[in-house]
Amino acid sequence: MRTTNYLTLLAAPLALAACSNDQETSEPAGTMMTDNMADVDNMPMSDDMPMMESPAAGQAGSGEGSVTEIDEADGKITIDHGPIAAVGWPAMTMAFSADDESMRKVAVGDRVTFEFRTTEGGGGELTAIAKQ
Ligand SMILES: [Cu+2]
Repeated sequence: MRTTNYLTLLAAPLALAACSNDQETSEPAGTMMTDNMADVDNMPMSDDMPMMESPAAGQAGSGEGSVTEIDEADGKITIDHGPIAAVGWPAMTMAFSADDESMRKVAVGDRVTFEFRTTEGGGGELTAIAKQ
């Protein structure tokens, strides 16, 4: 039992690291994000996020959706958003980094439009948000 777990922990990151290097041009970004990003709340972000195929950090995009959660302590606004073609994202619910001003502008349940920059690991940082 102990040996099996140890090997699994070692092998998984190596396999993921190997396949993430040679697929950058073969598929539209986003096809591999769907499963991992669909349920942000249950996902161990520090383990899974860096392994995902994702657009390069710093890409700009905009979208619309509904605010499902605001975490003022962590500086995050979770948005159930539609597909965002500019960065190859399917529709999903995900937490965006947000500043204090952004968090004051919207409330849970609001329909919003927003702009963001992608961050490393497939996340996003809001640069603008407004209630629709
Ligand atoms: Cu998303």
